Amino acid sequence: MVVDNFSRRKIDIEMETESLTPISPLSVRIAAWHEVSGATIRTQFMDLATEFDRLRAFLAEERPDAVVHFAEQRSAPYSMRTIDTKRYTVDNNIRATHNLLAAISDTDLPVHLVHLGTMGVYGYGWSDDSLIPEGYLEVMLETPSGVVKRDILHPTSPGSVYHMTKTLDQLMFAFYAKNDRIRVTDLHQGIVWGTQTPQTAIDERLINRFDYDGDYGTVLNRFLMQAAIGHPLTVHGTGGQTRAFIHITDTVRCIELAIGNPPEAGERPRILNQVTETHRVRDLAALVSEHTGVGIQHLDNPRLEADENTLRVDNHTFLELGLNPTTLSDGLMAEVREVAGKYAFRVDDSKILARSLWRKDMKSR
Ligand code: USQ
Repeated sequence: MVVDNFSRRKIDIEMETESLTPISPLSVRIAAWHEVSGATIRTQFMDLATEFDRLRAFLAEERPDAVVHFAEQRSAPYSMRTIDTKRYTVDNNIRATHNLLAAISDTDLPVHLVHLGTMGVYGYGWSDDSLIPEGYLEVMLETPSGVVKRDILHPTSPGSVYHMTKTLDQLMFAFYAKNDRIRVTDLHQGIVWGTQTPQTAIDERLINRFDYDGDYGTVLNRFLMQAAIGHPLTVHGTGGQTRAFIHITDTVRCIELAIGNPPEAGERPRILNQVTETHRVRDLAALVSEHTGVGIQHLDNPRLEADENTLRVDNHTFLELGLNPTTLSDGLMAEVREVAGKYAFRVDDSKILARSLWRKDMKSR
């Protein structure tokens, strides 16, 4: 069952952008999946942030074992674009998450909530080699009776309004897991790259989005598209930003693994780092440039972020559960040829540069 309010499609209309890959209407995608798999996916048009009564009635009727919550505005640059997009991101994301938790609680159903969170909740200011744990940090506290150990949520340091909403989500999950015994898995995902999974590759009508514009396109996919059309690779600042990455096929596999391994009722939220490798932006640009001959352009960074950072991430849970990562070396060039190259004719050059400025003083530049 898919529940959707088509927010992402509406934002394309607002921004006058389109995915590099052609995205069929939902009914066409569902029909295509039925044709190739024999399975029927039902759909429900609903806005989680504003239709609480319908959401509660829907859960009571469907009695799902698990809900995978993707119903949040997911772009950091879009969330920083204007005062309206900041407010939309907070209103939509926070209300959608809370409505879902409240509806699960109110229906008393043993639903396992699997939420798409982000690595960005931890922040990217670090310049040491400490390992980012899976959500919880072990700290030692001095007390009158000696030193005690405590696990706390890792301190947050969001770099955008979007990332801030995901840090607030964490507190709602902690509360509802404790107070209402809701089972929650929060997936702290890195930057997704790639387009196809084995399922979407079966039929062109099933292809995933490939956003390349300055707001919704993520860095590696943008570089791949830029290489395909011969546009210099748009590195922000020094390119010393280190980020975590995961291929889209692994993302889907992780969600499957998370659903199959729920926490117990009464347990704290299970937080899993959904990442497979880390890379520096300038190293990615160099790699793509080396394979394609396209040049690199260092632009003034439109974002407020550390020029250089290190990142070491603990991702042992998914590896232990059986994730077999797709690495950049496995899939990178195939992706350039098969997707970015094939649909390069659909690129609108005017949408390539990032225009969302993080700081107020940048806006007068
Ligand atoms: N960057 C460039 N050039 C570009 C685009 C981006 O140098 O043309 C740089 C950015 O300045 C930033 C880094 O690449 O330092 C990553 O930017 P991004 O747009 O690929 O990723 P981000 O804005 O962090 O957000 C994306 C998704 C978000 C997800 C997040 C995971 O849009 O939904 O939560 O990745 S993470 O970054 O690990 O928090």
